[in-house]
Amino acid sequence: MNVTLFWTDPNFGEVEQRVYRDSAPIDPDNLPAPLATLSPGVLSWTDENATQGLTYYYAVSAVVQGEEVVSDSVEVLVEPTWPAAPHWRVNITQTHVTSGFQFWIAEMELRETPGGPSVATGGTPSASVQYAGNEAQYAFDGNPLTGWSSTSGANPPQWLRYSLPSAHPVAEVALQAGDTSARAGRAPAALQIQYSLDGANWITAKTYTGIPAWAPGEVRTFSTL
Ligand SMILES: [Ca+2]
Repeated sequence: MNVTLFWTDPNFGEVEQRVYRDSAPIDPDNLPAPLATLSPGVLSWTDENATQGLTYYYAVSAVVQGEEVVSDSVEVLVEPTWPAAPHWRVNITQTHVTSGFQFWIAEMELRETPGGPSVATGGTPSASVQYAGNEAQYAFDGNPLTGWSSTSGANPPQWLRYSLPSAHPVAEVALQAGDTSARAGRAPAALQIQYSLDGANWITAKTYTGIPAWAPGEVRTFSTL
């Protein structure tokens, strides 16, 4: 992610300028190593190594006759750019049980912002396999006592999908385990958050492995970045 800084330069006779970045306001009396050294008269610079979701403090200095004059710090929050698509799914590659009925998801939410409401409304749920009476739609009905279930003997990977009416950014996917210990045992131990623009070709946004066992009714979130 790029952050571009612009500044004005009231100094005369400078020999160089220095750009600083830190996770706290820059202390002119305790400067970190400069991120860049620039020629006199340069009035902008792009940081090409900023991480989405983090806050940085930047300062620029001018070196004049052996003295360094440091600007105030500016605070920059690097806003995340969440992936946007109409089709979203969790591709579950491992569950905590390994035979019989292996999959149960009580609720699945697609959240535009972390902790925000689900945008999975008005669209179409589906799944790679589903048990009669526990189809994909029951993971999107707002009821933690109902859920999507695979059929007995269906092995991983299996996916649970929601197709929105139009493309939407999604920051995180929330999953809720089943309401009983048996159903919670069928929650994911490893999964991929995937999205698709055409409903046929899937892009893996993020892979999660080693997911610990779930308590009945437990909700966990999985960021798309
Ligand atoms: Ca449900």
